Amino acid sequence: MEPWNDTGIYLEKGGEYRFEAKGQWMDRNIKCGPEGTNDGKFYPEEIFHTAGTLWGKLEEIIKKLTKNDQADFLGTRREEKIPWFALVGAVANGGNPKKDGTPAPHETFKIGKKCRHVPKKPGYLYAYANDAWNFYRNNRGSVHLKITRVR
Ligand SMILES: [Ca+2]
Repeated sequence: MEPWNDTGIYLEKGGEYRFEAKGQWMDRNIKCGPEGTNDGKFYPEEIFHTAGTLWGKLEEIIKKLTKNDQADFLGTRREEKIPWFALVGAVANGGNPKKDGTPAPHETFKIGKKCRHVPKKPGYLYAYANDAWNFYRNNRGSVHLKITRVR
């Protein structure tokens, strides 16, 4: 399981797409589906995630204080507003870096089990589990993503 999975699918601007994901994957020894681990069940291993979540809140505050969108602490999930290990879609449409050289963020959205999404700008779709950067080595399993253009 990679931090970026290239779907090879190009999403057009203004197109509406339906995403449906099935399967099971594991973060270390926490099993979950593409919806991630906010299912209300508690596993002892989630303590690590919970610690990461608190750390993530601090990260959000630092981002606000420093106005640095790229602040990413070790052990925090990549998308703070999306559950741990949920399937995330990223449209590679960030474009040119900002004037100070920081890369422009791509359009990311939660896919989970299913969603609909209209890209704001066109781009190739990448997908990944919402894990912490550098913590992909202990992941297993796979989910199958089906994408249908609705209009
Ligand atoms: Ca992991």
